[in-house]
Amino acid sequence: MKISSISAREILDSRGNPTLEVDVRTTDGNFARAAVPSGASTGEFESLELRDGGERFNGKGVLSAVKNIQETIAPELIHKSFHDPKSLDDLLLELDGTEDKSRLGANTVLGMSLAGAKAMAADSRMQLFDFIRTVHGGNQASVLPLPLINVLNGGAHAYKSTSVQEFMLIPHGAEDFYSAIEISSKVFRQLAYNLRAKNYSTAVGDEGGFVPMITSDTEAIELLVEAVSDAGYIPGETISLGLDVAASELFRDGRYHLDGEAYSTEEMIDWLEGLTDKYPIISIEDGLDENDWNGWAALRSRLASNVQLVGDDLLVTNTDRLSKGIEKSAADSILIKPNQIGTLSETLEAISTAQDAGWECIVSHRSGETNDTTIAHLAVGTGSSQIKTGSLNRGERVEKYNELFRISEIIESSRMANPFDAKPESG
Ligand code: 2PG
Ligand code: MG
Repeated sequence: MKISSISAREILDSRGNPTLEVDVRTTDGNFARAAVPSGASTGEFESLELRDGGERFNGKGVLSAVKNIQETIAPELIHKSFHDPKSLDDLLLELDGTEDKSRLGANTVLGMSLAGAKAMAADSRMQLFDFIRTVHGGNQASVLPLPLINVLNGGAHAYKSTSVQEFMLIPHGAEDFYSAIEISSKVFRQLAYNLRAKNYSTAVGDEGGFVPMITSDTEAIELLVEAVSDAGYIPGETISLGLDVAASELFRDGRYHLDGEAYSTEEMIDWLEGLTDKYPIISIEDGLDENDWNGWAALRSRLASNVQLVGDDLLVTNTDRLSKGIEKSAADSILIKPNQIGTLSETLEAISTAQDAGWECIVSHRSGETNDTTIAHLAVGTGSSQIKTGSLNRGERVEKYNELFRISEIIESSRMANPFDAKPESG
């Protein structure tokens, strides 16, 4: 692939904040575009997201990222040939020259990395998921990821809400991807109905889940269990639940502050274990703080046999932190967010490392999104078992599910990964 032109611009994300969009044209006449998402509950160890500061857009402008593409990156890339994403990404890493992409910005680097990879796929006459699969070294048959569907929003994604950030439906008992979406949609509608019957608001948060203005985490879980049964499914069989506690957001002065309590690590583990004993919760993301490595290992030894433990802020799609996590047996799954690290190649490296260790990969959106659907392709192309891309409403969330429908048509299969029912029974 030889690049003939690169352009970049500031667009708005789903929260109305500026973000970067990059266009690439190739000498073969192909065109590719990528847009960069942005988090709210960002991990301390994520690569740096470059923002302009100052008064414009409350400091959140990305004109400096646009300038970095135009003045620093484009002159180095135009008229050069790239055979794979790694060759392009290595050049970007060299131009940035820092550990955390603080010179050019991880958003700048990611926009270029993804637009470049899409241009390579286009020049190879391949769908992006297929191109990623080739690069990732897989020749496995394509499987669609099991969706983790965030239907109640709290924490940093919703005002006046629960301490826990995300309450998710996990339709692992569905027979395929289409049915997983259909039954979850039925539960989502049932949830809306039940909330209205209780006089709660059905306004939605950043990821499209409802924000009924309740503050009790257990009440939120009970609302979901009730909606699953009222919709005609058995909680824990067809649909189970997942949480993203985003505990780093709750951790201050050595304690976890939630539901009016201040828990030690030990008490937090007890609280989480109590929830999994009482409710059909099969996945917990960021149950503890991003620096609480020993707590994570203790949590895993307490819960691992029947609950997936997912590192997001803990691992930040960073292969070094992931390797430490694997060595310490701190979790068994990793959330994969390309903008936490900055390039497609580094993202693929983290996925390979996790898969080689037998960990699950959950490809994820950010709370600030665009209509870019790269993560749908990334999930399928890498054979990741799960995708987390929000609720079954808000255009930027459903666009990822819609892209998976389109991919399903191309691969002529709607077979869905099911890491849960393959796991040993608890006990
Ligand atoms: C998370 C994400 C996505 P944010 O914590 O997992 O749901 O949130 O993008 O705000 O970091
Ligand atoms: Mg998270």
